[in-house]
Amino acid sequence: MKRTLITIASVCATLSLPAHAADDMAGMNMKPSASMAAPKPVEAEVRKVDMANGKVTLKHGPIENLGMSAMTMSFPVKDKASLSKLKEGDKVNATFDTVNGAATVIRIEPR
Ligand SMILES: [Cu+2]
Repeated sequence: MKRTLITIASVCATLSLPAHAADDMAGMNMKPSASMAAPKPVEAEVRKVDMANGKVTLKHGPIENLGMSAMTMSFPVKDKASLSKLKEGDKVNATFDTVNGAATVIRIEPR
């Protein structure tokens, strides 16, 4: 048990060092949150398009950079015009980031 904990602790320390260095480097930009990883496209399926409110409901896979597991939920979309190209049932690649404290779709395209 003790040995397992030590192993995990050392792995965490190894993994977190580069991440912390990256956070320090990013300290100068206006990013509102310290992401755990760089945003990257996540497979998702469109469940609902809400043009009026600039939101889309997605059934999405795990979002690593937000620490979010797979689920279906609604997101604000940064580029509201991109919603006009989407419809229910579309399979998409969506990229997410935290914008003004909210998980937001920053990029969405057909898959
Ligand atoms: Cu979610």
